[in-house]
Amino acid sequence: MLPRYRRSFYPRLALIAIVLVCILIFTKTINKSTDPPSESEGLSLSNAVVDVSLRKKWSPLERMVLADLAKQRPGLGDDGKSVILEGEEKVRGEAKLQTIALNEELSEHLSYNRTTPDARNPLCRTITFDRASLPTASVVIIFYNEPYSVLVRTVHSVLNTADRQVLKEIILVDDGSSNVELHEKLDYYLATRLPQDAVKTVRLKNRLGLIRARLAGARIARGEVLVFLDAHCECVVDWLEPLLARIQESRTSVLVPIIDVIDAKDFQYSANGYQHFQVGGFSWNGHFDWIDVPKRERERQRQDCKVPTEICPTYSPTMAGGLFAISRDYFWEIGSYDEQMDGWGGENLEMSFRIWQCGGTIETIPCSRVGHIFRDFHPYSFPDDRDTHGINTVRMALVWMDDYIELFYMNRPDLKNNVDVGDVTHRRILRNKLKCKNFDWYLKNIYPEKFIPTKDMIGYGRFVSLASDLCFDDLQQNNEEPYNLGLYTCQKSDVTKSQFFSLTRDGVLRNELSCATVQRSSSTPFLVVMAPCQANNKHNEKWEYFRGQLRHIDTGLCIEQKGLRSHDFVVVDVCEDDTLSQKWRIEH
Ligand code: UD2
Ligand code: MN
Repeated sequence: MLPRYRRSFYPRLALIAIVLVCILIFTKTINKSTDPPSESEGLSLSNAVVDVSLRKKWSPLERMVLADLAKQRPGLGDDGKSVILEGEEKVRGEAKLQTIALNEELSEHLSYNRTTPDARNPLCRTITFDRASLPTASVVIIFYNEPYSVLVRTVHSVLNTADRQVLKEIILVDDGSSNVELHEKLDYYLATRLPQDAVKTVRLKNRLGLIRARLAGARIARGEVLVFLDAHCECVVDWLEPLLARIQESRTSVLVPIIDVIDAKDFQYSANGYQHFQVGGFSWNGHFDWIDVPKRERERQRQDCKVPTEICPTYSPTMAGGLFAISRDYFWEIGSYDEQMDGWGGENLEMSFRIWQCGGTIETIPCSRVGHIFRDFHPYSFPDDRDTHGINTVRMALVWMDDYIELFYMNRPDLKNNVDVGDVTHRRILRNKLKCKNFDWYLKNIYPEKFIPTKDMIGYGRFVSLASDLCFDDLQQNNEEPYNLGLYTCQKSDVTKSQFFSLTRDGVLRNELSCATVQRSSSTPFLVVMAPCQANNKHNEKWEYFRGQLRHIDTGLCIEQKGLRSHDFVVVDVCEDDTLSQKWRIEH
C-alpha cells in the first residue's frame, strides 16, 4: 500500500501536466494567429475569414491588409462576370466612378485572384510550348495614383496566369504617387503575401511621366523580353507564352496581345468573341485609333503563315502603347523611348512609326489576350496642366513624319507655333544611324488604307464659292457621326481641318472621316450630309467636277449656295450652266 502523501501526489502530477500542455497549445495558437502569415500561406489567405478580436495584436499595416482582405467576397466577379452593387456600396461606387473613372468600391469587393474567362480562339489551346527553351520575361507595370486594389489585382493576375519558368520578375514602377496606400501598405503586402523574389518595386521621387517611368523599369529588368502593362489589367491563361515564342522566332517583332475591355463600372470582362479583333491605326490629329484587319493583311497571312490565319501574328500599323512585349536588347537598340517626352501620350505612335520605319514589325498575337480597364477620363492632372499628348506628338512628328507633319498641323494649328517642344536633334541622329525609311514608305507599304487628303486627288484644300467669300466647312461638328456640310467665311491664313476637303480620283467628296452624301426629301433643294465613309470606297457616293460645278452622280443635282450665308448648310439643286452660285474653285 502506498503512503498517504504518495496516493495524492500522482493524480496531482497528472493534473499539472495536463494544465501545462493546455497552456502550451493555447499560446501556440495565439502566436500563430498574431504572426503575419508566412509566404506560402500568403496567396491562399487572401480570402480567409479573419477573427476581428485578434486584430489589435497585429501591426497597423497588417491590420489594414487584413481589413482589405475581409472586404473581399470570394467568387464575386469570377470568370470576368459583371457585378452590380446594392445600397450604400452602389452609391459609393458611383461616386468613385465620377471622380476617378473607375468603380474602386467594387474593385475592393472582388478577390485579388478573381478569374478571367478563357476568351481565346479554341485553336490556341492546341498549341504547346517548350517553356524551358523560351526567353524569360520581365513584366514592367508602371503606376501613378492607381487604385490600390486594382494594382494589386494586376500583380496577382500576372502571377496566376504566367508560368514562373518564363516569368523572371514583375517590376512595379511608382511614378511618384502621392496616394499613401501605394507606399508602405503596398510594400508590406508584397513582402508578406507574395513569393519573395517575384516582385521588385522602383520608386521615382517625383512624377516623371509614363515614358520615363517605363524606362526606369526597363533599366533594371533582367528578363530577355520586356513586357509592359498598365496598372489596371487582368490576363487570360497562357497569355505570356505566345508573345515569348514569337520573339524567339522573330527578334525584331514587337508584340501586342488582343486587348479586351474590362468595364470600369461593373468590371465585366468582354472579349467580343474570339473571331473578331482590331489592330492599330491613327488619325491625322495625332491620335491612335482602332481599325479592322485589312483584307490585304489577311492575304499576306494566307501566304506567309504556318498556322491558321485566325491565330497568325497580325501586322498592325500602330499600337495602343500600354501593353506590349519586345526583346530587351532590341528595345535599347531601336531607341527605347524619346526620354524628353513628358506626362502621358504620343509615345505609342512614336514607337510604332519608329519600329516599322527602322526595320521591325508590330504584330497582334491572337492567342495572347489581356483585359484592360478603359477609363472615360484621366483621373490625374497633367504636369503644369500642359497638353503633353500634343507636345509629345509634335516631337514625334518632327522626327518621323517628314512633310506629312503638315497634315497633323492642319488638325492642330494650335501646336504649330509658339509651343516649346524642346530639341529633337538626338532623335533625328538616331533615325539616321538606324538608316530608317521615310514616312511615305510607311504609308505606302504598312498602312496603304490610310486616307491621305493630298494624294491621288482631283483636287483638295478649300472649296471656295465663285459667287461669294464662302467655303465648305464642317462647322466644327463631330466628324464621327453624320452632319450637314456647311458654309463659312473662307479662312484667311493656313487652312485648318474644318475647311479642308478632298475630291478623290474616283469621285468621292470627303475629308478624313466623312464622305458627302445627299439627303433626299420631298422636294429640292436637298441637304448634303457628311456621313462616316464606307471602308470599301465603291460604296461611297460619287461626285463629278466639271466647269466649276460639283454634280452628285445619283441625283444629277449640283451644290448650290444661292441665298445662303456663313453658318448655313449647303444644298444641292437642279444644275444650271453659268450660275455663279453653283461654281466652286478647289484650292489645289
Ligand atoms: C493609352 C495606353 C497607355 C499609354 C497611353 C499613351 C493602352 C491600353 N493604354 O492610355 O499605356 O500608352 O495610351 O500615352 O494601350 N501613368 C504614369 N505616370 C503618369 C501617367 C500615367 O505612370 O504621369 C501610368 C498609369 O498609372 C497607367 C499607365 O501609365 O498604369 C497608362 O496610363 P493610363 O492608363 O491613364 O493611359 P490609357 O490607358 O488611357
Ligand atoms: Mn490604361
